[in-house]
Amino acid sequence: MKLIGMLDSPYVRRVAISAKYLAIALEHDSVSVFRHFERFQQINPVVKAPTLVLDDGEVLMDSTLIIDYLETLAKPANTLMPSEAIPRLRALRLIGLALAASEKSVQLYYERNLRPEDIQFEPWVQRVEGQLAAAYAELERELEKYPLKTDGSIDQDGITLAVAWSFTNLVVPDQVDAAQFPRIVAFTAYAEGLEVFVSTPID
Ligand SMILES: N[C@@H](CCC(=O)N[C@@H](CS)C(=O)NCC(=O)O)C(=O)O
Repeated sequence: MKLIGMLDSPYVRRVAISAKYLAIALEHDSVSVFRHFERFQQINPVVKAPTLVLDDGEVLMDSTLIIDYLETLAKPANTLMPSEAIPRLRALRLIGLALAASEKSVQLYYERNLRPEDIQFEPWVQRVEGQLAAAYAELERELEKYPLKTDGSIDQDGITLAVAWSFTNLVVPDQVDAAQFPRIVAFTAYAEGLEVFVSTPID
């Protein structure tokens, strides 16, 4: 199977990292949704990263749905999600917040880099900035209540959180003050030090 998309996308990176933990081999093709739009279009006419091309040519998109499929292939030997209701709920809540943080970072990045400055819409920017700050504030509170394990292992909630924080710091670093999020900073430093993260760097 082939994973299409750049690792500077938090969505592509969470799929690439998850696949490694799930022991599913993916060929990776770093196609950009912007710089290689036409090439991407030939693979997936909707041009969404990540795209997964299956061996029979079937095309899947959306990181969560791709990971769902990879989980299905990997079970029962491997999984990154707890199966019991309460820990699963905790994981789903963290993943939802981290995906929202990624999405809001992407929106701010697109607003700043794709939309001409004279037609940028300040009320929209402020709304998105507030949503991004709220997502990280909620995540910090969650980590205070329920610390993630740092014993050398990691699950989907930790992967998605660390990838989101690294991405936000890459594309809109002015939006996050590390001092306000000590638990997220410490957890991301732990995750980014894991071999699978190191071998799946932002490109
Ligand atoms: N919910 C999607 C979001 C994917 C997404 O928005 N990817 C961006 C790259 S970071 C993209 O495809 N941008 C091109 C576009 O939306 O036109 C997921 O989890 O995969």
